[in-house]
Amino acid sequence: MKVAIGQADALILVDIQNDFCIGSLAIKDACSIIDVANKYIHLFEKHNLPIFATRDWHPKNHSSFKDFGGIWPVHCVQDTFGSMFYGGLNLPKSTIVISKATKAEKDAYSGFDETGLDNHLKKLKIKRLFIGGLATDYCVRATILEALNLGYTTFFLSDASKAVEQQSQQNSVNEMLIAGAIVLDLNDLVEIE
Ligand code: VGL
Ligand code: ZN
Repeated sequence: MKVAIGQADALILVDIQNDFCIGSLAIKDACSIIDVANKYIHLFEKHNLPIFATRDWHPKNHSSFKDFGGIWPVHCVQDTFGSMFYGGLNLPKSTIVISKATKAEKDAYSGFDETGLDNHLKKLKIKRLFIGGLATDYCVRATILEALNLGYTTFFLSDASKAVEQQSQQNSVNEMLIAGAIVLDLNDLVEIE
């Protein structure tokens, strides 16, 4: 399928951070999405369309960490190397950074969870979201399901996303499809003048 990008569209790159690429929660083959993520960035930048980058932004005693009762190794601690966006990702200066799961007592997988993202998008009159990143089965999934609930036309960028568990990749994609997401890859995007 072909989709023309234009006004009212925004790119949302989810949690493309060192810990998910090369650090404590490194996702298999995560680095292989960087080139294509950069191509999406280039395309949206060229058309002056907004680019959002979410980041997992935990305090060092976050409740999702094993030592504090959670299921994950320590990851994406605020202001550490692990929480920085992956160096190879060419985020422009104009990127709008959305920090999530910032409170010790609460985890948040969705980029919309107490972040102001929805308001930001509404102010910019954005209607369609192109969402990819890490990880398909956690934060990308949650962000896409919430975007659909909020009424956005939502595209899942399959070639710019990787799952923590290979097995749950397909389940997550099916769930997103049933909820109304449209699966795309870079070849599906066409530019309008
Ligand atoms: C994520 C596990 C823990 C994600 C965040 O960004 O998908 N996964 N925290
Ligand atoms: Zn996390």
